[in-house]
Amino acid sequence: MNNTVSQKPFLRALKGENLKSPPLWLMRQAGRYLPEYREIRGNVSGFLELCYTPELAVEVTLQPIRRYGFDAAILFSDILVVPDALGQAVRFEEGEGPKLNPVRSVADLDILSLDRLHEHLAPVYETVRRLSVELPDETALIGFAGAPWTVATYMVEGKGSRDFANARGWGLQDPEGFSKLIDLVTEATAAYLCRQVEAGAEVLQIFDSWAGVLSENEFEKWAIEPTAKIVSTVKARYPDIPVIGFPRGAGILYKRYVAETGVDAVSLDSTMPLDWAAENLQDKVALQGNLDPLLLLGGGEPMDREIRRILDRLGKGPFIFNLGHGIIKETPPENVARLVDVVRGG
Ligand code: 1CP
Repeated sequence: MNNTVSQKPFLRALKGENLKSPPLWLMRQAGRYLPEYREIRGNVSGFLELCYTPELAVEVTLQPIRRYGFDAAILFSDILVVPDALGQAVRFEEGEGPKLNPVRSVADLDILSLDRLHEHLAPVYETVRRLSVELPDETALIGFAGAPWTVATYMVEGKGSRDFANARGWGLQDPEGFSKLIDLVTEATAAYLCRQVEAGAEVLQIFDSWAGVLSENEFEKWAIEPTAKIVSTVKARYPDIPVIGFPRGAGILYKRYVAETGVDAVSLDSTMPLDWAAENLQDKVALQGNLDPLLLLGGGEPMDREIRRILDRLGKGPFIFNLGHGIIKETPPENVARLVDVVRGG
C-alpha cells in the first residue's frame, strides 16, 4: 500500500486509528435528494441502465464528493445487480421498488447460474476502475454488495417486503433447500467483491439491511455464516482490505456478528444505544454511524444536538461518522452541508 493511500483518513480510522475529527460519508449520499442526480436520472430509461453505464455511474458517484468533500465515495450501483447477473432479471418500475420473478423452491433455482456473472457485471467493474483514477487523492473508494440474506429476500419475495414471510418461511421449513440459494448468492457475492477490489475498491461494505427480522438461530445461519464466508474469501486474497458490515436492526446480536464474521468495522443503525456500542464493540472493531436520517431530513437544532451526542459518545475510539440508514430522498441538500460543518467542528 503506498503512502498516499494509507494516509486517507477513512482508511486510517478503519485500521483502528482514533482521529480527532472523524472521517465522514453518508449511506445513499448519491441519489434523488440531489438535483444534479435527478437531472441525470431523468435522461435514462431505467435505474439499472444508470448502474450499467460507467460514464453516468461515475458521474453520480462523484456528485456528492464535489458538493460536500466526503472522505469516501461509494460506488454507484445497487445490491440487486447480483440477482440480475445470476439470471433473475430485476426491473425497477417508475415510482415503485424493484420487481423480480420470485424463486421459492430448489427447482426454481435452475434459472440461476454463475456462468455469466462477471460478464454481466463488467460495467460495474469499469465504473470502479474509472473512479479509482478520478477521485481526489484523499478520498477513499468503497465497493459494496448486499449480504446474502438481504439479497435473497428480494429474490424470494420478488419485491420489497414487510415481514419476509416467504423467505423466512422457506428457511424455517426447508433450511437445506434455502441454503442452496444462500450458498449460491454467497459465492457470487464473494467473487463480485474480489473483482471490485481488483478494479480499485479500497474498502468493502456488506449491507444486510433486513438482518433485523431474524431470530438468533436464523441470524446465525443466514446472516453470520454467509458473511463470515464472504469475509474469509475476500481476505484470503486481499488480507489488507477493510470490510464494513451493516447488520441493520440486529440489536445485541451486533456483538456476535462482530465476534464471528471477521469484519473490521460495523455500521450502527439509529436504534443502537451508543454507550452499549462503545463498550461492547469499539475495542474490537471501528464503529460507523449512526445519525437518524429523519433528523437529517428535519435539520435544525435537533440534528445538531444529536450529531454532537454521537461525536461525544463514539468519538473516543476508532469512528466514522455516517447515518443509521440511507438519506431520505426529500432531504434538503443544505441540511447535508450543515451536517458536514457540524461534524468537522462547526
Ligand atoms: O431511480 C432511483 O434513483 C432509484 C433509487 C435507488 C438508488 C439511488 C435505488 C433503488 N438504489 C439506489 C442506489 C444504491 N442502493 C446505492 C448507491 C450508493 C450510495 O449509497 O450512494 C446503494 C449502496 C444501494 C444499496 C441498496 N439497494 C440497499 C442496501 C442499503 C439500504 O438502503 O438498506 C437496498 C436494500 C437496496 C434495494 C433497493 N434499491 C432501490 C430501492 C428503492 C431499494 C429498496 C427497496 C425496498 O424498500 O425494499
